[in-house]
Amino acid sequence: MVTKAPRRMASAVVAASLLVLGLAACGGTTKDSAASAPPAAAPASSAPAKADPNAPIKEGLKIAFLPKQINNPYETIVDKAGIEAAAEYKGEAKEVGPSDASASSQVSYINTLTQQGHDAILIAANDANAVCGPLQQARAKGIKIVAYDSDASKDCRDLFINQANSEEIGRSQVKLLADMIDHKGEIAILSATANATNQNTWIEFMKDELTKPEYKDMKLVKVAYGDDDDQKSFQETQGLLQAYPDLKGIISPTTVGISAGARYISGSKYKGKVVLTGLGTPNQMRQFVKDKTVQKFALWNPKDLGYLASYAAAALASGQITGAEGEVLKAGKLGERTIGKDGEIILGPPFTFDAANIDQFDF
Ligand code: RAM
Repeated sequence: MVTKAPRRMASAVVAASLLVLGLAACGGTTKDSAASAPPAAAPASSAPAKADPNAPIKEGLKIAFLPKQINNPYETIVDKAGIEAAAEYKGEAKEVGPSDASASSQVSYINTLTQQGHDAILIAANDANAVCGPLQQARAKGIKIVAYDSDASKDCRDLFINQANSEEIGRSQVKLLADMIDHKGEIAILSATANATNQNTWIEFMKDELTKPEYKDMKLVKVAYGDDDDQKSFQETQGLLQAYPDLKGIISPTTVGISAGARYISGSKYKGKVVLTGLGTPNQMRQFVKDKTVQKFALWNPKDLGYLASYAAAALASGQITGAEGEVLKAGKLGERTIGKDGEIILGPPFTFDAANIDQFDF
């Protein structure tokens, strides 16, 4: 989907995601978020069993963002927007987190935030299960848990704020690359960490998309992991290109991976020969689009993701919503979103950036 202006992008995103959620809300069972927590999880005073859509957002809510890693520019944009949103509803928000995105790196942070008595913890999970025990302990103290960007196991959180429909992200990444390589040749994926829930979900949909007849002449030869570390992602790109001399394209569905990969390719003999696409931020990718290393890549608005997640945490902590399917989240300037199956709220469809539109975006 390509629109001409950022403002139009925002309204298209809202309209499309409302459509997606409208369809998703038609079936399935009702999620009872309290049911998965230990018995001590629901002190009557802090965890109302029923949502009160008219409850005001409580003032002074203490909210913490726990990203995959603090030195990932994408996560910084998301969390900063979420912290700014908290100022709108008179909450106190902060960001804390590890400097690497390994599976267990977030555990000690969850424990500390729990001890500090936050009202809600927002987490971009590095591993769906490694964070589960500590998150359950937080919930047992009445703390609301919102996963965003990368989901935790659904039994350990109240909501997952998904940037876009996971299936749509995965399939559209393959289509984007296929169109640029005439549906032919060897391809590779440069991912983030091997445990990241979001990356792995998207890669499963990419693999499934590749089984369709229109991709019969494309072959996925390798999934490499740059661990969302800039230098490792740079080296993994180099390694892929050396190991597979016939490689025609790389999908890197991580902002860290695609920008490091583009930096490598832009200074190599592969520039103009190997197509790189994936998920990137316009500000990190601009120079590589301008120097023609990259033609097209995709993303959503990370600021909107942080904003939406922040409002979701506040609404949960204020009893406006409980996380059950069909409830409606009032998300400030983004309007309303309906909670879908398994406590998922979707921001909107991914957007494709290219040389013609990239200068309209600043994030
Ligand atoms: C990286 C991270 C993040 C992902 C984005 C697209 O910053 O891996 O989890 O959502 O890329």
